[in-house]
Amino acid sequence: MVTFFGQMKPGPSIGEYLIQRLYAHGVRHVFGIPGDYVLGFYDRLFKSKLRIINTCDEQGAGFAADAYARVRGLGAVCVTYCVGGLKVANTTAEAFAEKSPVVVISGAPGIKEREKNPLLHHKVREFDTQKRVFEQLTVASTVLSEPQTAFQEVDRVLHAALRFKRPVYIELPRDLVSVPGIPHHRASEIHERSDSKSLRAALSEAEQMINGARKPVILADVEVHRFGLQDQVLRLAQRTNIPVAATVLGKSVIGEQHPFYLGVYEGAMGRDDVRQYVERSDCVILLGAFMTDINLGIYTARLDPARSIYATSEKLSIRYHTYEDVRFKDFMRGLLKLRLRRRALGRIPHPTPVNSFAFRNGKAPVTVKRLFERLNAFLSDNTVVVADVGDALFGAADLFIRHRTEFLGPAYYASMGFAVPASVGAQLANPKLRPLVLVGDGAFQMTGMELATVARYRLNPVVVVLNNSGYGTERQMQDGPYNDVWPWNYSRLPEILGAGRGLVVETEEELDGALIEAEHWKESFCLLDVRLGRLDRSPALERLAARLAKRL
Ligand SMILES: Cc1ncc(C[n+]2csc(CCOP(=O)(O)OP(=O)(O)O)c2C)c(N)n1
Ligand SMILES: [Mg+2]
Repeated sequence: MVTFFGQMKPGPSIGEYLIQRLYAHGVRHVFGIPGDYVLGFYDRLFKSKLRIINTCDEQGAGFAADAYARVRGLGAVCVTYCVGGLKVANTTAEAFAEKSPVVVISGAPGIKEREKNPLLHHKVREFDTQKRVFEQLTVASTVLSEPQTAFQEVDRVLHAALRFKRPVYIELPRDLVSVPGIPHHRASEIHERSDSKSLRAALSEAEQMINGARKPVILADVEVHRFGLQDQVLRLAQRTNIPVAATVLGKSVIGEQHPFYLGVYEGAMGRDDVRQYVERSDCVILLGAFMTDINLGIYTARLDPARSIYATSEKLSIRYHTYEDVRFKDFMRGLLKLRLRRRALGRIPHPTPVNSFAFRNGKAPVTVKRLFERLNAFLSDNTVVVADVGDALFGAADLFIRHRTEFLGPAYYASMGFAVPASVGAQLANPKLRPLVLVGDGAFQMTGMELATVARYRLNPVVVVLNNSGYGTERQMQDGPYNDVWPWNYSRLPEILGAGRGLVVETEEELDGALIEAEHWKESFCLLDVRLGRLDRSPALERLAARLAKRL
């Protein structure tokens, strides 16, 4: 770039370029913990328009970035070499498995210093050991070791994250952060198109099949959310009067109060009326669906490919025909242009909303079932439910979510410890949302210390600890002392953290009072230590446990 006075103004450095591109893609916060290999980049981040969010542990940063990506479309976590990087291996695995586009940025030893000193600190085995681990956990990865190609590499890798909605890995050797890349580089916008013949053929078969069907049904899953296709799905339903069910992972892609909404389909684990409706349909339109075991109720789901249209970002098949090179978005758009007949909206099952909670006996101990009934009434239009693994997640499947994208839970990879840090990411991604965190005592003990991060950045989730004295889900399958946890005094954490409010809940009356208080007190987090019976469980877990036990 030549300035007015004819001097060459250097283009951005590699570190600056990465920051610019993250910003251009809507990222405003970067989660992580620094270390000497990434300090230079942290300084650049600090001076940039992006805000650094320091978590207590890298795993917390990884979960927060994942939730941020789920709510906002792209998230970023920035850590130091190996000691930090390998701690986000698990969260990156979860983001990969559940399709969340997280950019993992790791500092690394400088390329020059590697030559002089082969035994630099934090090194595991070879200098590329961490990179090789992340190759397995991401959809694209790069080491920005060449100024000539660094900008293109950033473009390529970020494009892959957005195209596949999966995590990517960028390693930044510390001696390259300030090095300029090639001047005059323009970020390349890559537009992939569908093969038009293949798309046309697929749409024509879809049209025939849908119009010929007696009782079609749409099953909407997580990719509808990741690709921002909620409105299209809704329009398709409205135009044709075809009802919609969601999976657990895709829960809340459609507002659950919608007249076309059937409920969550989870094979034999879910509500029976939804299961029957979907399984008896002669045309199941699976949109953005993951055929996972938990999503579909531990393999109990009976979906016949001969009666299915299966469209995702990776695959499109109709009955037994597979169509290559058709992008999910194009297929969805195409569906809306078809001449699909509008049918009479027959009688369809609906989830039963629980609006009012009146306790029969205020002194009765809280049960999981009653807890969720009461929580249902607590949900408002700006609640985002963030559920951790365990009965928190199973019970939450029956919650009645008012709008879309307001349910986050690791329903497939199922790593414990997601919810508290994820609430940090979710609320920063959209400050209008107030997270309702549902977390088991076991999962809370893994990452609950991220409440310190909540306090530090002045966030205000309502955290419900389902305290059943241990790993309840495991107990249902096989019990032993290995399922116990040390009983913490959860409600007193605010004393340690100097922020928040803690309440112990044993009875229905106390639950009611605590939630009313939480609704009004918004200065910081509210933690409810809800004491439950060791073997108490939600109706959904009851169904699931019975099935899992048979398979052991
Ligand atoms: C990181 C991780 N470790 C172990 C497991 C296996 N696991 C699944 S559920 C569960 C128990 C969860 O306990 P808690 O968080 O208290 O919830 P609860 O089942 O009691 O509702 C365990 C250990 C897991 N899913 N993730
Ligand atoms: Mg528990």
